[in-house]
Amino acid sequence: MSSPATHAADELQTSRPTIVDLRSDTVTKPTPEMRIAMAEAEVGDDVYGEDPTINRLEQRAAEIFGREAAIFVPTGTMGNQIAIKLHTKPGQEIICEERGHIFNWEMAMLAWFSGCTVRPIYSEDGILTWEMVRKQISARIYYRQQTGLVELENTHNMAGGTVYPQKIADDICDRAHEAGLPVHLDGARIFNAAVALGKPVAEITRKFDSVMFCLSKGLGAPVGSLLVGNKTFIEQARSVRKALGGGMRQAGILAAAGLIALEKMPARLHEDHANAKFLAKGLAGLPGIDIDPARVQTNIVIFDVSGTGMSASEFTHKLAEKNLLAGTADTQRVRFVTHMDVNREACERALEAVKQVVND
Ligand code: TLP
Repeated sequence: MSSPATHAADELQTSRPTIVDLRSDTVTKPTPEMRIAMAEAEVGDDVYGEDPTINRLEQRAAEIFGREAAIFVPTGTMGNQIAIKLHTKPGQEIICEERGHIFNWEMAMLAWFSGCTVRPIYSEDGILTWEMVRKQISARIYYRQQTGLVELENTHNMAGGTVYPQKIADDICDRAHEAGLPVHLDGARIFNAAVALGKPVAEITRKFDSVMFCLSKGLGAPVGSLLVGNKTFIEQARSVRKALGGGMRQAGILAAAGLIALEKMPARLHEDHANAKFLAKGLAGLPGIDIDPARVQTNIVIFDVSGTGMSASEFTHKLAEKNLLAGTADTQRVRFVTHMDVNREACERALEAVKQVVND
């Protein structure tokens, strides 16, 4: 029998308006299966390499990506920053797309922790080509700061979840290697890219020197990312992770949810992509909103609201009043991200909320 306190909580729950949260795919809650696995997880001290569940997750990640080794890290940011630290020397430049996550959202850690600067390249759809990269590699002259790393993001978050055509990514990797440069992939949403391309993650990432991917985004785990690469690189990554305070001890509790995310959740990502397309098509017909639904490839929908006379943040405040949570990509553009906790019906309600805001 439930206690009066549970009753009160239930009532509060039912009287609360249902909120549709499209701010990010990071907002998902662990599934019941994940919670059970977490409760039952076998654990040990991972700093001593003794957490069997983390060891299993790292092994599976390495297998799935066709690599020698993998390391579990608390966040995508830490995974990227470990890779940057290992690939570069202080005083070097990193070539990446101008809206890249490592450049804009990682607290300038590439400068702070690794002593590097960024040589950004703007590309409307976020996709770089070798021609663009080549022009930005510094000449090998002793009095010029040197390029240390090329970094790509797939899918590209702030360009709207865009996907690297395989040939373009392969070409950048091959040519960068010929030029003596390593290439790191921020593959926070690489499983979304794999679904969009209809190819396994191992195939689309095989030419990169290192790959970071997140369990805590579309795959629905509460916490965690992995960095994959060769054995020596991952051994060195363990020391850098420890230096950053990422030695997490009995974190097998998290890895247990991560294993379910890794094994089972990629199979449902196509639903998020279909919902994103559905949202994009619905938005395209609304006054003051500018979006080309044909450009929505995965689970991120970015649209320009300047035609409504509102800034992106004013627009998202209005949406919040209608119980729809959204993010901004810049001052003019709003970002919706679909995920496993928003179904088609929730997307229909989201469109209804947007309609009301533009019609008000
Ligand atoms: N992205 C978050 C925000 O930080 C913008 C989001 O809501 O999309 N790489 C990419 C491409 C990302 O999108 C993110 C998170 C990360 C790295 C960092 O992952 P975490 O949040 O685990 O540090």
